[in-house]
Amino acid sequence: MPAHSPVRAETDVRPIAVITGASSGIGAATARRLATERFHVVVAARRADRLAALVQEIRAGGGQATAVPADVTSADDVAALAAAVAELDGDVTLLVNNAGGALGLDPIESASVEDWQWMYDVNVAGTLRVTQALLPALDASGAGTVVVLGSTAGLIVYEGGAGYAAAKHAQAALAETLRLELSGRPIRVVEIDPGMVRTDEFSLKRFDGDEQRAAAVYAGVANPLVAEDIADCIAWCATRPHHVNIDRMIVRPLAQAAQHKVHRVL
Ligand code: 8X3
Repeated sequence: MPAHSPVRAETDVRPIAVITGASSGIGAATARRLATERFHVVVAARRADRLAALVQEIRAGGGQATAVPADVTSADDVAALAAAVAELDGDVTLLVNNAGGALGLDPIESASVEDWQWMYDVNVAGTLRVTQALLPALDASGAGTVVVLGSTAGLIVYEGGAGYAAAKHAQAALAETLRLELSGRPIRVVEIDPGMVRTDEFSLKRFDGDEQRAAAVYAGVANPLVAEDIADCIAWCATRPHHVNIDRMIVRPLAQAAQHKVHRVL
């Protein structure tokens, strides 16, 4: 080998970051970003085909990535996720609880109980299941971080949003309580609360595939946040020196001064 050839380490053991809901939107953008920050990213979501494509893309760019198809509402899937992570080389230093979502924008008077139950299960119990499953590994790393992807709906309510806001308020309660309970142990708890983020799926899912209603959410808004903006916030929080705990980060686009104060040019 010529003297000037780059020498690749025999083993390149990187810290492991587990990202849920990683098949699209904020989760996928976060995986891409964290891979550039030298994390081995474990991407978890239900859609195996999308995860496989993401892993291929990250590896092609020189990153380390592993796909583990998993539904955070399934205890068995979450146990299998933790077992798959335990097989990998490297310390598990970061968990990004990103899986979540909203269903419907109906007033309480006519809201679907099933929609509320789904939102609680995926946003709150999903975060609980995955966090419980990975806490031992995060603890053992000696420098763990749990990120909880909340929402500005976890700080305030709005008409039609009670089911989603209730779930996001509950996630905030989980994050805050976890930080108290982990006091003295080497695990940070970071809550990130985005406002208006335009992703391919969030509003489409909320409105059951109704493209017009989904597009109306962002109508006339100059620059809603995009998934990469939130990935940037997550990466920044996760790469601070470990004694620096960003408790809560509230992030809105410039055009959204407050939940109900959105500047639109129509
Ligand atoms: C998304 C923010 O305003 O749709 O988490 O509730 S909002």
